[in-house]
Amino acid sequence: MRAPRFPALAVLLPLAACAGVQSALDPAGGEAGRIHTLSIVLFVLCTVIFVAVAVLAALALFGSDEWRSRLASERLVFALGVVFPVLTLVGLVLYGVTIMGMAAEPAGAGRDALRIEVSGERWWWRVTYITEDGVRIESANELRIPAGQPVPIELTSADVIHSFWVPQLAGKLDMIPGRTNTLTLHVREPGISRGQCAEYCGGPHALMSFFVIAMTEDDFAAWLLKEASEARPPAGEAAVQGHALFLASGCGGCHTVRGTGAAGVIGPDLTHVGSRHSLAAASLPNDAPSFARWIRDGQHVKPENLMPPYGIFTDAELASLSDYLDHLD
Ligand code: HEC
Ligand SMILES: [Cu+2]
Repeated sequence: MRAPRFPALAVLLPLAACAGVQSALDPAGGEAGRIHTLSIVLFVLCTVIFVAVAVLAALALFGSDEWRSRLASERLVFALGVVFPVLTLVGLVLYGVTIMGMAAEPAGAGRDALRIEVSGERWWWRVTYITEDGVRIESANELRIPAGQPVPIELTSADVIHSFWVPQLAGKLDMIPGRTNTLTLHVREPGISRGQCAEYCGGPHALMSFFVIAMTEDDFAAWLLKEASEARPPAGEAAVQGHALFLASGCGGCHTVRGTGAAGVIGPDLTHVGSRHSLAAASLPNDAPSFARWIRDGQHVKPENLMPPYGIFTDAELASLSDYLDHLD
């Protein structure tokens, strides 16, 4: 391989990955901001100490006799070898504990109004919004929250241990069957972040991602109202056909589309699937061709996922099914 002509460029290039929807180096608020500050402090301090140690080591090896005897003094060895590390490490621990302990803001009024549960499933995310009146509104593979306020998320798992990680928003938290862990997300501004399962859970674990969409409070309220509604009835010939195919092909055994006979609970709720940001836990974009691809080639897109592949449909049938699903917004 030829040596890169612009070594600086080669070094800088990876830094381009520091920004973006799934970067802990580009925090969008709350806990991730504190983790970021702590990392920078640790990194700068360690760099300073590393350089100092390297300089002292060079002096001890190559310095004048005067420097070498100075460095060999017992007092200096005690000061730099015992006192200094103890003080810095204790200081850093106290700082780290304090900054990470600056808990999410105290529970405010209205915090109990809406509860949000996220359950890890192999290999997708079941997201349930529970209103004040106990009405459960189910969605999947996408978490919508109001920006500008702390939002507690109750995490659990339906099968194995998963881990909920949105690097831009907070640290990782395990999702454990039979247990609920609560993570508070506090996004400053409306925007999109990407999350990823961070605990190997078998098969297509790496394709178990999701998006967190922070919205203004009004937008969120309007969205939730719509999310609570039943699916829009199929409009147009293709969608009507797609709807009939959906019901006749057993899709409803695993999927719910509220307002139709489909009431399965094994797979993601599809009532408003067309309005989501992605398909199959951020494995595919959300558009009609992707629906067709998922139904026919899901096992290629996401090997070993728990939805059986459907090779039975003709292209025309696939197109009408996709049209139907795409319009479930
Ligand atoms: C045996 C249960 C089962 C059946 C039957 C089934 N699915 Fe699925 N489906 C799943 C599971 C499980 C997933 C989640 C896969 C993943 O992402 O790992 C899924 C995912 C999907 C998704 C993506 C949902 C999302 O949130 O992004 C769509 C769309 C879908 N299925 C459509 C269909 C259609 C159409 C049919 C009928 C032709 C069907 N499914 C039949 C279990 C099933
Ligand atoms: Cu996983």
